[in-house]
Amino acid sequence: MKVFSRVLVTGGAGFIGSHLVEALVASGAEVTVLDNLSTGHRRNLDSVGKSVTLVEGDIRDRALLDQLTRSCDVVFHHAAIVSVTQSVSDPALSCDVNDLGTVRVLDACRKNGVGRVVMASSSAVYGDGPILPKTETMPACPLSPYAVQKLSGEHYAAVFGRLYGLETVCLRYFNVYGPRQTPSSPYSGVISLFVSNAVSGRPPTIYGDGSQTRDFVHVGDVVRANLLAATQKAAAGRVFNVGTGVSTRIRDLWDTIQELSLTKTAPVFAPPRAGDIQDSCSDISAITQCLDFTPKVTIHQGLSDTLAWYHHGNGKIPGYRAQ
Ligand code: UD2
Repeated sequence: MKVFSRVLVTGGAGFIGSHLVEALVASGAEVTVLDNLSTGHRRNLDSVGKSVTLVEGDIRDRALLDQLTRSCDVVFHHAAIVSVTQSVSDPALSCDVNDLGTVRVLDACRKNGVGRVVMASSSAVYGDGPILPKTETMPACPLSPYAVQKLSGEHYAAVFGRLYGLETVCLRYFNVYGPRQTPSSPYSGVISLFVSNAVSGRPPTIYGDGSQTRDFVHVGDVVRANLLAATQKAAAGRVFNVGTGVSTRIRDLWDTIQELSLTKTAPVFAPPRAGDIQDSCSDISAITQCLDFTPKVTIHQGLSDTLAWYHHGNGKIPGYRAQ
């Protein structure tokens, strides 16, 4: 069944965006991707080939956005500088892309009468408060320029709804993992780093004692959350957590990866990473009640799937560096 006619995915050549693009193409949508390929890659769209129009460009380019959002049903906004570290070292640049870029996307959508905008936000907006699980009604406490920018994107989305009637949905992603997430820096997702370590037989680094926990959500579940957010009437104007509601200890994560990859390597322990939070876990009752979303991929299944991707030679892709 064709659900959408025309959609635009900003950041569609990235890790999460490219999985979303695949699902949209499979649903019969006409998909355009806007990506400046700063962290995204053409190869992420190999599986969809010519069924997608990839426009290499920037979300700050007003004229380009105006052209690409014309006659779109839905815009999925995933383009961003996603590195917290980079936002700390160059807050002005990440503000330019994440804040101004988001406002320009929203503005083009309102001018062109786009039906709905689904925006990628982050659990980073919660900061490191001790209360768990995190619910959307808790006060936000951003601790990095990146988190401030994600929160301000949510506020802009709400204001565009109130002022101009633009329908938006913001999704606060917890720790997303899966195929195509590359361990290109020590700040890449811990699962991408650990899986590449296991595949290459190198010891991983565990910061602190490994007792810290995270809510790891598989990219396939994140894609389903996006599709529900785009199609369910009740989602309009809302902000939802996207996680699993289950948290995993970092030390246990390494043990599970070893079990699944039939390897045995002792980790190297290093001092806790500056600014790390101890625990994170989502409350997903809002998205479950409103959109009937339940995560389907268990951490075991998701890790197997991610390991399989690395085993199939994907560790050799450009930009990949085993830690
Ligand atoms: C996640 C997001 C980040 C921001 C932040 C908000 C990812 C990749 N990053 O950071 O963008 O939203 O949440 O709180 O989703 N670790 C190790 N060894 C390693 C790498 C990591 O022990 O080689 C630990 C690390 O110290 C941390 C945990 O694993 O306790 C998760 O680290 P991460 O960088 O994958 O994600 P996180 O939660 O710091």
